[in-house]
Amino acid sequence: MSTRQSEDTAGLSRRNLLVAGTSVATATLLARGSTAAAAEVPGAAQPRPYSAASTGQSHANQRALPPGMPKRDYAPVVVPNGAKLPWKVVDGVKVFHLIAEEVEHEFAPGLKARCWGYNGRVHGPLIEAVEFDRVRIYVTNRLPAPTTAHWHGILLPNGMDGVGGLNQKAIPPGETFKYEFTLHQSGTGMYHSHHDEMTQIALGMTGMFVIHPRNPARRVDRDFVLMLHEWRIDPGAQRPNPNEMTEFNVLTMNARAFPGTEPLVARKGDRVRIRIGNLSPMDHHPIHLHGYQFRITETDGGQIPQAAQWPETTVLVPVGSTRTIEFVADEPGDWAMHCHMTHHVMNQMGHGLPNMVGVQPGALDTKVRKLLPGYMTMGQTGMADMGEMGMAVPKNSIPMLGGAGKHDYITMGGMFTILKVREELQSYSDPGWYDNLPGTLAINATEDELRRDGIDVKGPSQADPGA
Ligand SMILES: [Cu+2]
Repeated sequence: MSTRQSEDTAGLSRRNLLVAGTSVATATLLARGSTAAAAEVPGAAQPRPYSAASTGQSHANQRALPPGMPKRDYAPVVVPNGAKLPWKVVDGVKVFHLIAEEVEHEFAPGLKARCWGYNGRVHGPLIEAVEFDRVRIYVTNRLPAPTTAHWHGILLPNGMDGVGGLNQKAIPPGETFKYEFTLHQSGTGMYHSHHDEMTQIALGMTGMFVIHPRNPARRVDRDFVLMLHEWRIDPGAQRPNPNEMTEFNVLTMNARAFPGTEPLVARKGDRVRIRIGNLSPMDHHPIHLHGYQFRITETDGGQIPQAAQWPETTVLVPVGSTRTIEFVADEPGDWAMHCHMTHHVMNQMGHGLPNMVGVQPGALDTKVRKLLPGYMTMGQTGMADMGEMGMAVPKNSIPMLGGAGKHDYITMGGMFTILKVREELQSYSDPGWYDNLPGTLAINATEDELRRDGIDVKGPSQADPGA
């Protein structure tokens, strides 16, 4: 097989015959799929395997395999700053229990708010399962409002899709609904409330849903999951404001803003996968990884055929989507990974300030100090000093910028984390800062070097015409 896509399709058809024992028509269809052009979009040229149209049933085929088990059938994913939803097996079915409830959540040291989430967490714990698992998910509503659970990107019978009013009655406060379906796909999906979406998603009612393939074509060494989100939390406020439409001031990965984000740790040579979901209310996030080129290998619509994967350094994760990237961690170091929208790597206090760049305060400070002792005009050279100076901020708020780094203050906050790749690791816990090898760190140029290379630091700056 030349591509993962065709391997997966072939795997499905084999299993379909073994497991589901469905009609000859299905087998023929799947056999056709396995020989069809690798770049064919699943579901476009033909019905999806196990769908009602492919099986001739009235809804997606619900037959399952015995539950897939961690280590034996899959390598569990890693959720920085996050958690997973526990499960147990009852009569061959994986049983989960989600509890929608109010949660006190810390976004970064210094900032907490009352959010809505699941099982004591924001976002909800990740659901991890295996292709052909049968899952039963109880959803208990401990919120003061009705809610539902929608399984984003998952192929299932219509009545399990969780859109309030359309697919089901919303779950009233105090009640528990049961969702049950068979997973006939692998990849990265999500879950979220689909009732009063503007309020409930803005308050945090989202989570990730990872389905491992039953027989993976390839394994990776590190498999990370990140969920992106954005919030409006006014300094000092107790709750995010769900009515905000444009001015988000807390930007998060797995509901944490830098410096609250845990690093992603890998050993040199590890094959690394990062699955990124975005259920922000309004914004797409271009996530940029330093030091690497990666391939975008899947969306929440499924695996991308190898021939169609293109190299990137930034992956745009639109609202309501997941994107998965893969690469080999071949270069040690502390590599930044962040949203490239500059206002998304700022923290709470950094937005909506007057533009003071280039202002010469002159005697202004002395005059104002007569009225406001300690007054100092700030921002004339930008924002970079403001986090580092430890500028006083209101109670329960985080300053505009990031945190201390190895060499200096890191002037980014928000949707920012660090990929830490090391030659030697005892474990995958945070190894601390990277020690740059001699001769591989940008430092002051010496007089000798400047003289040798004919660099006149006081001379006029130069630029040749572009033609
Ligand atoms: Cu962003």
